[in-house]
Amino acid sequence: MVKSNIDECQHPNACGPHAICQNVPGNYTCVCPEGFHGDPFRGCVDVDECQIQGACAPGAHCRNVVGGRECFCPPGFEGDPYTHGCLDMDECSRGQPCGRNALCTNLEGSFRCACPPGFIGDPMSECTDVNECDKNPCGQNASCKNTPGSYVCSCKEDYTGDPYKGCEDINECVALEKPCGSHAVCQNAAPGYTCLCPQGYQGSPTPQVACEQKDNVFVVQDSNL
Ligand SMILES: [Ca+2]
Ligand SMILES: [Ca+2]
Ligand SMILES: [Ca+2]
Repeated sequence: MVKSNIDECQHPNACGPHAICQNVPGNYTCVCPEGFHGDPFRGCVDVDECQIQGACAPGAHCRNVVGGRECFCPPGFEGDPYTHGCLDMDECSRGQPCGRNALCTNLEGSFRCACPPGFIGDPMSECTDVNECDKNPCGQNASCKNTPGSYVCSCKEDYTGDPYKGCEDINECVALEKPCGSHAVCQNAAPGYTCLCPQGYQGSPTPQVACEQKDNVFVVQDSNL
């Protein structure tokens, strides 16, 4: 009598769901494959590997799937989620994640964009310079010049002082040495100054250079006309 070896594994219900059927001489056996546990004859059940500590590398997230698990780095992190783990991604060091003129700050798991001081707008698209001069931020008698991120005040010509608080007229008659040359009288003005020749004197060639005594003969002739 020849006992033939029947392959019980040909029978579709020889093992439970997910189990592997192994034919052996005169018999067969069922085993649960890796990633499954339970009774292989009744059915293997997926192991939730995510419940096991260290299923994924540090910083990685775990997702249970039938027969295994998937590890992945959460948004803002990068690395190998299965071996070395996930580390913060420095978004600021690659490309330009922020808008024009914006400042990028790397954060753990993310990054931040901000407009620098003196700029306004949406840091994700574009920061534009504030024209501070529109609000007349300078002191009296000072002029304002807008600059990227700031502004500059300067005293108008012939004025002196702190242009951010206010500028005063320079009294050239005191500040300068002999601004009106010889014989002339200096008269301060705001701005500037004038030089006047005293009575009986005339500018030679202008009062700023010198005043000379008038020719008396010429004056007599003039009045005789
Ligand atoms: Ca699983
Ligand atoms: Ca980051
Ligand atoms: Ca500005």
